[in-house]
Amino acid sequence: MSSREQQPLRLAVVGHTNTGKTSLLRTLTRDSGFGVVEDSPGTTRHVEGAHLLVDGVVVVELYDTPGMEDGIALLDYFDQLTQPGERIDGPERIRRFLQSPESKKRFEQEARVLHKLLDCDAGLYVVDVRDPVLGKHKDELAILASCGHPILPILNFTHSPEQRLADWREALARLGLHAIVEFDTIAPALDGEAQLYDKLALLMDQHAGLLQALKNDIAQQRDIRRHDATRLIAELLIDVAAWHLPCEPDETALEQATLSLRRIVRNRENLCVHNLLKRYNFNIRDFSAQALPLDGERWGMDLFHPQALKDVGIHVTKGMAAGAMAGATLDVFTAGISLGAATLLGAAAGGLWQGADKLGKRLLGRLRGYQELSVDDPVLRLLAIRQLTLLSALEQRGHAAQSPIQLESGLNPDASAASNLAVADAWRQQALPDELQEARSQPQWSSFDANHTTGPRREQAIRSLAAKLAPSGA
Ligand SMILES: Nc1nc2c(ncn2[C@@H]2O[C@H](COP(=O)(O)OP(=O)(O)OP(=O)(O)O)[C@@H](O)[C@H]2O)c(=O)[nH]1
Ligand SMILES: [Mg+2]
Repeated sequence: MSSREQQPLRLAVVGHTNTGKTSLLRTLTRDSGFGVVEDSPGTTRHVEGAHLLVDGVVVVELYDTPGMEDGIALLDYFDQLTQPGERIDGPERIRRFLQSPESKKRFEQEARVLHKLLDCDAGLYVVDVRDPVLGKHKDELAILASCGHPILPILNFTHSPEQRLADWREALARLGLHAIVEFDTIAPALDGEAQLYDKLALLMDQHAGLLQALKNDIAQQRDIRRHDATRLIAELLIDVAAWHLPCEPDETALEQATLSLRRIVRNRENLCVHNLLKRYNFNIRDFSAQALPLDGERWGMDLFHPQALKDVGIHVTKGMAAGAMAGATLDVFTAGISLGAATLLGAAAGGLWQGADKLGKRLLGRLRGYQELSVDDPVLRLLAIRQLTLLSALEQRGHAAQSPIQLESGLNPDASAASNLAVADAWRQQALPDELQEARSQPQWSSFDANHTTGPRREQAIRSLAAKLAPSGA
């Protein structure tokens, strides 16, 4: 990075109170713990800084500032600070204000903002586009612009039906602000940050190299996160597909085994949810009002509830709908196989699979006559679709979002959101991927298996399954 030697770019996030300044910082830093966000004016009282890093080096310093409240009164006060006929430029007027007594009293908040902006390279002016454009906004903008640094307006709340985008664009243009970015901090566009840094680079071409490096890093990190996430999902699916739970051939034992199979698979799904949230820097609080394990209605509906499968459009067979055994397949093996057949099976196993020893033992067990439970295909499909839906929601979620992740729309096959999930669609209808078919005959691939092993075949299966899980175009 050629800009390594450069000083970090210093940006002040400024604007009217309660417009989403702290929220913007949370989203840009991917830190939902930054500052305090509340739906009331005057939440941020002091300047607070955060860093953006590339390869461990600080490239941008971001400063959150208190909201401006009374731009009109402040501009009037500015006028009192100059003698009649006296001409001083913007930054000089700001400096004079910062030395005035009122900057420590009535306009204390505003003084903090202007002090920081003066000290920075540029300002990000956050606008709540639901607000009508009023005199107070124009006056505060005029004051901020007079600091002598580039100001980039960030239009927030653009998804709101009450947005007044056209009014704001016109008002900003009249103030000479033509480079503008639409950026919703709760649900930013996937390329939202790239657009923001591109616009900023237009305003400050001496920092273009640094901003380009930041943009590249953001794209790269996004790819790595997605790669890690699809791997987490692939591991979940292999674990569950490969698993075979031995059980005694009587009804009570079978029921007990089914219950324990369900419990273990549910816990495994929860582990995946936790890991995905963590990888995307979200918290379990972001996930759902419901506590894990998932056993409520809708998204949280139990994995083994036939309605949960129907909800995502997975075909449910009669067997699946049957209560006690729902979600599990019973393989019954009797001792009726001739010794010749057993030898043949053993030979085939030795030829086809590595680890024939373990498999041989399993076959022998089968020949003595026992039963095994495994997880049904529709449950695997549901697991894949649920995790992919969660992944898609995490990718679109800003770290300023406060309401729990909503997955319903993604789970409804008719909803438009589902069209973005072509990969999930495939999981509804098409044959299960080869990797899972293979896993079915490799019980030791499952981390639940007593003889669990992690060999190169398993690793290869996880990798190629993860690649199939990646959203198209990724
Ligand atoms: N729907 C939606 N809500 C948002 C968005 N950005 C911020 N909010 C909400 O707006 C309110 C104010 O957000 P803050 O980030 O605290 O605003 P602020 O500008 O830092 O406020 P002060 O520090 O008081 O000046 C909070 O309730 C946020 O959750 C957005 O893009 N969309
Ligand atoms: Mg704030």
